[in-house]
Amino acid sequence: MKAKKLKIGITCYPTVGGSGAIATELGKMLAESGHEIHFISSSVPFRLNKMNPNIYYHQVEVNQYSVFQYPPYDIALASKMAEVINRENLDLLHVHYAIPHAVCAILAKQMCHKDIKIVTTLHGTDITVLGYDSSLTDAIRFGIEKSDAVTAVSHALVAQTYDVVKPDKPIEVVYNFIDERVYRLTDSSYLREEFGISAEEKVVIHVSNFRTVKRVQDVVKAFARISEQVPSKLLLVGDGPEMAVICKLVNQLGLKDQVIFLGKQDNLEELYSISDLMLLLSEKESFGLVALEAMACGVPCIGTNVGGIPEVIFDGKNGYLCPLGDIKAVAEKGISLLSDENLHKKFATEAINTAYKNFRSGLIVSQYEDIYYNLLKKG
Ligand code: GMT
Repeated sequence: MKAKKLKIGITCYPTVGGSGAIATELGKMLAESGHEIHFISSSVPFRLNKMNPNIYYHQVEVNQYSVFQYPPYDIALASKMAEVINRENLDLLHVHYAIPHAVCAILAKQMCHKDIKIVTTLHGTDITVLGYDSSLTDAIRFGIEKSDAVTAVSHALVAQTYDVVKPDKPIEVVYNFIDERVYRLTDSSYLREEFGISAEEKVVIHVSNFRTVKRVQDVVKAFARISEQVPSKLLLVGDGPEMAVICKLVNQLGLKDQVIFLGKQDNLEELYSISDLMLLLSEKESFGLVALEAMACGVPCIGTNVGGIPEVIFDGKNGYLCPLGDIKAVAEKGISLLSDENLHKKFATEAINTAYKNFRSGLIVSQYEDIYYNLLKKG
């Protein structure tokens, strides 16, 4: 017998970021397989770029009143969730981030007096950054414990959650995934010429939100060493608080003509498809979705041996792992990979295989569906 299609509310941070990307891609995939998806968030999620008749969007309006020192986003979100649960008769809410989203979902469930199931996915920052803030730990633990099911995007994040927040709750690992129809080698070679990249030059890429945890300075310093040995260009994609420091560093190191600042970009598969190496040298990273997306397009990655990165990058197989801050090691590995065509080809093929074998959409989305159906079966 065919399983009943579900009505699922999804809440995430809709702006650029891995958690928003995964939440949106998951909603799109679930909608494609017939579920009815209701995004409940403050703006349209950034990857919700195609019309799908099974996808609805409910905007959370946060009004500013002079009596409030801060706009009451969390209360407005919980009210909107309760309204949508009742009106659309949702089966469950899948929220991304313990705070505020799981806590808002719990409040919404109480407001609407309906035994709706709450699935919470932890993405990292709510544990690795907020978990250490003692004013928030109890709320994070509450959000986790009162959810009906909790998932995390890596084993490393599960371990860290138990270590820091100590919830009394099982947490299941469901890895992030790629839409393999989008993240694949595409012919965007015309971009090389447009960016002024010559035929003999290699392309190194870094994609992030330029927060200090991403250690973009290490990326630039490692690239400086690589480019002394291998003619190359560095594509820096994204924007954030470190940008001014990075621009200064690029000038100081005399790399102005070799570093291309692209800012925030969509269609990253086109940029990955002209890249030879990705650097992800973060000090905190629960998964590293950008590494996976690059790998799916055949780009080997060098990452730090931190958090969930080793669950995506397999040292010496589809890329390399280096200790945090070891710029010399990153440069040496990068140079060896970029100077040996056979080795690079082997790693690139293995990167595509890993992305497909371990992180393809069908495999991961069905893990979420199993969680939903098991919860609803329990009643
Ligand atoms: O990395 C960020 O700063 C953004 C953050 C987010 O919430 O989008 O990313 C987190 O979730 C991603 C999707 O699960 C993971 O790939 C990132 O590793 C994780 N970031 C951190 O743990 C710092």
